[in-house]
Amino acid sequence: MFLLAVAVFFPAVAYSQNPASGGCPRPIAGSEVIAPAEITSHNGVLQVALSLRSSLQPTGQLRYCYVDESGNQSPTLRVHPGDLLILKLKNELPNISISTLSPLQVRQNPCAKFNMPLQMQPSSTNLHFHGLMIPPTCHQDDVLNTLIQPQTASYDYRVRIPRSQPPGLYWYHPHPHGHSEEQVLGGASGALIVEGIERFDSQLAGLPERLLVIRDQARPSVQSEDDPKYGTGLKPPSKDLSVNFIPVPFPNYPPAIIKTKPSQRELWRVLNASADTFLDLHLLTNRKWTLLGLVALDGVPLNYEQTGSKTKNRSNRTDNIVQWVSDIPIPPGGRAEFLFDSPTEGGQAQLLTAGVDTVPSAGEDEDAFFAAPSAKPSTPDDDDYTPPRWLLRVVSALDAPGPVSRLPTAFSPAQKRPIPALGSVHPNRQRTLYFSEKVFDPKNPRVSTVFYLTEDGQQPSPFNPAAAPNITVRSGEVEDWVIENRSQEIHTFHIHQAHFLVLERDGEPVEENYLRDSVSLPYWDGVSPHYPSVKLRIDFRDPAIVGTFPYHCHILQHEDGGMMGTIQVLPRAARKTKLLDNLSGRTYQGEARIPGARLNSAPVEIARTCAKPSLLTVDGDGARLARSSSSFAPEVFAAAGRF
Ligand SMILES: [Cu+2]
Repeated sequence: MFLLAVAVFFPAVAYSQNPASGGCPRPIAGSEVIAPAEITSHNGVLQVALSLRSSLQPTGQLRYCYVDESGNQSPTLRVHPGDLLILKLKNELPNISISTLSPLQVRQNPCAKFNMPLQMQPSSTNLHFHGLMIPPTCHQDDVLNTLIQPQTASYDYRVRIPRSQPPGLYWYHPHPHGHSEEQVLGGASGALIVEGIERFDSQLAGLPERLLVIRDQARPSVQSEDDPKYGTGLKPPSKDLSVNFIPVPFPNYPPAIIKTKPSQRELWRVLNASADTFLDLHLLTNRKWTLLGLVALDGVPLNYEQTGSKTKNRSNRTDNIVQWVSDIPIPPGGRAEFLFDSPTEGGQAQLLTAGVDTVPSAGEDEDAFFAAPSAKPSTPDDDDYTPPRWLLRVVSALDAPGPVSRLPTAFSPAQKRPIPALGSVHPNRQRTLYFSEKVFDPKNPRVSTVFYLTEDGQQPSPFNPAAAPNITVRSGEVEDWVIENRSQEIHTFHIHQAHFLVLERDGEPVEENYLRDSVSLPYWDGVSPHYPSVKLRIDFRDPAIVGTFPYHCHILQHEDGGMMGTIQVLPRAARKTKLLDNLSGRTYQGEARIPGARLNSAPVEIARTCAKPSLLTVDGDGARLARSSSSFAPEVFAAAGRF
């Protein structure tokens, strides 16, 4: 491990650009951390209008930002399960076309079936609600066909947060294939919190909470790498990092500052909104390594899968969610929520990220790395070099400001999930997919590497928006996917619209009984007979998730470079409509009528069916069950005379 010298100073919050100027102003390095503005739902509805803007800095970086009507950048959206989110997105990016299409050929209908890759302009955009279990359809969470062109009318997203959405930290970001990296790297991202995490562990109730959005950003093109203040002695990172937009730049990595009350337990919600950069969070408290109390990953409480069996008696703390860990790796796109115990008065803590090996040549031995920086010219360029660096310095003081928000103290414990735990379900089938890369020009790997994510047995090809889905499953199914990394570079598997369990790593079972939406695979060393692998159990049982959506590497440079495929979830197989008259014992199939059946009371209580109420009608002559539609499979159990 490493230590960095840190100067003690508290610059006032200052912006490197006037917020009124209409660009994407950002705080200066070393500022005190400020929580993003929060927009909460009212009466079950959260309405927000965001504009996506960009501005070019004198240092050569292109910034992107979501700005709300009050001028806040990247507001945090706070919703409850069941809420309706209405987000109006205006694309205010400059209309720069790289294609030869005329303006008329660039489609104006954001939901049109997408057939022409050239229509994806650098200034096209869309939104992905990362981790939400919402349908992959236009105006909800479709990134394959939705393209909002610059300077067109606002586009409405209308999203119903599922009642079964696990409570925790999610996020929104653009996902236009080929241009996702640039927009996210520029800062286009924001957090979305689904309320209710305290329902999964009573010890979370009432805790102060702190949201930290870590982003990466292009390094200034004009900065000299032989800066006399050369901090760590390590070579420059491929990207700088920021904390709630406060940059922590090479070479000295001045940490962002948090002032907090002494000896206070807080819930920290950390989003790695980096386009390409991995985090591996460590905490030093008064110069000693300190454990972090992990409570949720990727928005899902760690005990979500076991919920119900341990929540009957809250007083005995058997609902303990917390896993105390020495570090928390977070891939690009991942989230971690953990307990942080602030130092005693006058004490300090430092949050830092350790170095992450992204390719074999950037091994643990930094000397060897510097001695032979291009030892493997045939492997991809290490353009994700990720050295260790500071992120935050926490100072405890009695006069520190109170938290922006606290978790509720009153809550109802989480209810048992109505479906079997994913780990207990027998999978319908197993597949193998693999990450691979091809370098077409070994002398210029950075611009000639094509990235693939392929089902074993298929021909590797980079993502093609016009191609048919690569994989087809049926709603209601569960699949085991073995993901292999056959490339000499780290990758992060992410699938939209679904969560998964990690069952095995490198063929060995792992005890990870929690759900994720992203998982990292280390690089292949080029010689081992077995590729690094994970075995995932992926859940396609959610009846709302029908349609086509992507799975991809969440290093967005790789995704833009082709490392993405699509999966189509077909509607549930139509089962025969069944109506059981449990007075006569007779079963009716298909369209049926039970003479004489009537209801004792209104409104109709159909507690034991999964039929749409409209399929079951009751009148003076009895009950009638309509034939089910192909996309819906009712199974109705009813008693004549007393449903
Ligand atoms: Cu990748």
